[in-house]
Amino acid sequence: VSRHPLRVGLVGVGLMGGDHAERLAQRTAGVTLVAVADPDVGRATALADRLDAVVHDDPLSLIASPDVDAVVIASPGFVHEEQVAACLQHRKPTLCEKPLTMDDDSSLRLVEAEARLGRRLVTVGFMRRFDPEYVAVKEALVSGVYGRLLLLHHVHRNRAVPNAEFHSEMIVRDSLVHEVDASRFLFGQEVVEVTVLAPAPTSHAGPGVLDPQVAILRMAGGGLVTTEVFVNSRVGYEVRFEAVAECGSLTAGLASSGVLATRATPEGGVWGGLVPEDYRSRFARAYDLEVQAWADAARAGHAVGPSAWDGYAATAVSTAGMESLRSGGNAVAVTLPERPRLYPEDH
Ligand code: ISE
Repeated sequence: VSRHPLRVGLVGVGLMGGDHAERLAQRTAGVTLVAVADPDVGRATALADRLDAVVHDDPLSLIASPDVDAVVIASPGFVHEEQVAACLQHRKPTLCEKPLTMDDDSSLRLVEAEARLGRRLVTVGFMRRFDPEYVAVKEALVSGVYGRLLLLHHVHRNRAVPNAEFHSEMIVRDSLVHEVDASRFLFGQEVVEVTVLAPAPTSHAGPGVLDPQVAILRMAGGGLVTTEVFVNSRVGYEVRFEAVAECGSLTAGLASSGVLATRATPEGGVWGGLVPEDYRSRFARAYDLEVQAWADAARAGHAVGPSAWDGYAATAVSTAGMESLRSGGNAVAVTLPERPRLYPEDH
């Protein structure tokens, strides 16, 4: 491990990038946040001044800078391909927020570029793989005590959507993609078929937006996954799942705030936990563990966590899922090319 702190540059200082900035500057050991870049230069400058970093107008100049050892990418998905490709070109370890890119062709180009280098540099920010409950379920399944995994049932709810431009396919590409990755992780298998169904939408969805949606994934070993994604639930951030195996089931994500509150209402006393506002609080610990593990690995010269292949496989399933949604609910097969040797089958 290098004796020097890892000098990290951050691309994108929106909601997620702003959260990562605090994490990198204050809660990650062995790291110095040295540079930020964002099209909103005012926002980037305010953050950089406060955290003692420099601002780059151009994300590619941040990535190329000799003062930056490693890069966190929290920009919108449509610029990821160019930015991750630049990180590969400059041989810089990268933690790229999900989705890896917007479609499977561009994700596969990144896989091929990294495979050509023969060295893993990219980690995709599927933070649930670092969430202690997801990890505990994975370990329990691997232990064999529960027998073979048969089914997963996921629930994924957001209180409301971020803006008026929100459209139905974003539910598949930006939200369901987490369950795609979590299912690949928990089963240790690829997804071979996806179906996305839309019931009559909630009146809280925008005009024409199909919300909620129900996705069915068929896994390579024959297992099935159901997922409800509902992004205008009006309640808060609810992410939970039940894994059903041959000799028992495991449930994660119940009352994840851990706080049990009682409250007086005109109808009488109510009790229960508090629902987290969004992913930043619900998965704060997972993000901390993810960024720390990524930084430790980068300093030691290797890579951990979801790989470019995992990012590609998830994007391929999302692309097929969007096709299924457009078709009105046809099952769409997912066929992946041969997995390069750089990515062993141990996810
Ligand atoms: C957002 O981009 C995320 O990654 C959140 O975890 C997810 O719940 C949300 O639906 C996405 O838009």
